[in-house]
Amino acid sequence: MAQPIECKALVAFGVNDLREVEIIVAPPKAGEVRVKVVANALCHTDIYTLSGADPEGLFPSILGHEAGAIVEAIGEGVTSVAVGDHVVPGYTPQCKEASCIFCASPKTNMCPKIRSTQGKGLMPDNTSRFTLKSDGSTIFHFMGCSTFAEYTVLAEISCAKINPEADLKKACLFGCGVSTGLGAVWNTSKVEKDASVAVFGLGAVGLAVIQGAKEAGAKQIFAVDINPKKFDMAKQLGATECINSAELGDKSITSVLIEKSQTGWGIDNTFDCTGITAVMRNALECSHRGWGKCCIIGVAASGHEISTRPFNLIIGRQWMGTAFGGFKTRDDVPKLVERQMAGTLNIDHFITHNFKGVAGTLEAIEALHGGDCLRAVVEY
Ligand code: NAD
Ligand code: AHE
Ligand code: ZN
Repeated sequence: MAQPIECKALVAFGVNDLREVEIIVAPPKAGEVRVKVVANALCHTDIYTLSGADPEGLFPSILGHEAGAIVEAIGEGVTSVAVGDHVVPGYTPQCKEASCIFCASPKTNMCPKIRSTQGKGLMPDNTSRFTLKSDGSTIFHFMGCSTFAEYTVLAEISCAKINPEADLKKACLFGCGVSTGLGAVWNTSKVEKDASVAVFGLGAVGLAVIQGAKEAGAKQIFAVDINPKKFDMAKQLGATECINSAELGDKSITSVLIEKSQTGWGIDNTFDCTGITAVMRNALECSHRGWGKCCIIGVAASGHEISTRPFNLIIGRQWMGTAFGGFKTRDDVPKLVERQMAGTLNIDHFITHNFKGVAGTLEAIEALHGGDCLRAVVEY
């Protein structure tokens, strides 16, 4: 019978108030798994929630959702993973129940099985597994993952079991940003050979879009950012042209992209990877007349809404969005890891910084704010 574990965690006590403290992690209940977190990468969404901009953000909580971990204990009824298995936690679960129309459909990964409790920062039975060692008070979970802790508890249906030979310091990247960018291209937008593509925002997500678009055979790939430090990597991954949208003078980014497009009528597939609603509008409005698809990946702050003239949709453009690139966590993450191991999907270039220990995540945050960090991987 598993016992409570005392360990270190980085707790978000309030807006931008992140501190390393001792916590107690309760044993997993039925249908749950307790894991030892081995490697953690920092995603922009963790910073977004820490900043107070997330309408679902709760404090105190343990953030983090891009990790590689090893199963330490399993709760009653857990059959798909065993102690010692290597897993990537997923914020989009996959219950695989016969009655789940979402899991049964190849069209989506949006399994809703535990979404309501996940959004309340709780495990599926409406309680938390985390308490603060100093006073026994409750700490909330985050995105069903909470990986900024040496140990965390996950729902079994959120665990992607991966090849135990995989390097968890790399596999963690498949927990969010890299998978999301690739999947947005391959699953959500289904970019075709010879297509034109425009990517707004060249963090790890946008660069993964470029990598995915190159693999899909896109002919024109425009990489747009306001930080020119991102352009070298964008070119290495397949961008055919980089544009600094802050330096266009009187011209708008939409008119520039439409002019440069191979048909003169816009870009076949556009992607917002910034979370800025004005950029999302631009991404839609430069997409191709008749068939352009604009995929929203970026997460916008509470209260921010998108708008455009309906005419911009009437003329055949589609506005769409993706969560985790449409990948089904338990089926697809292990396959991405296999591709990485086989050398057909290189992700090494995303790891720009490495840190150690739970407090290393504080250094990772500083690095992300520095503007030249894609993913900082912290080893626990
Ligand atoms: P990041 O902060 O590393 O990258 C964002 C990039 O956007 C930066 O390079 C920045 O310079 C650039 N940018 C800022 N303002 C811009 C502008 N006006 N025009 C063009 N570029 C601009 O973030 P990331 O980790 O790559 O994540 C990108 C977004 O995707 C975030 O909003 C994140 O929350 C979201 N996200 C969504 C999903 C999903 O499933 N939908 C998954 C992962 C991340
Ligand atoms: N709580 C936020 C939701 C933010 C959001 O859309 N999250 C993305 C993942 S970002 C990963 O870095 C997502 O997949 N959403 C689907 C879901 O079920 O949460 C808000 O704005 O309310
Ligand atoms: Zn993320």
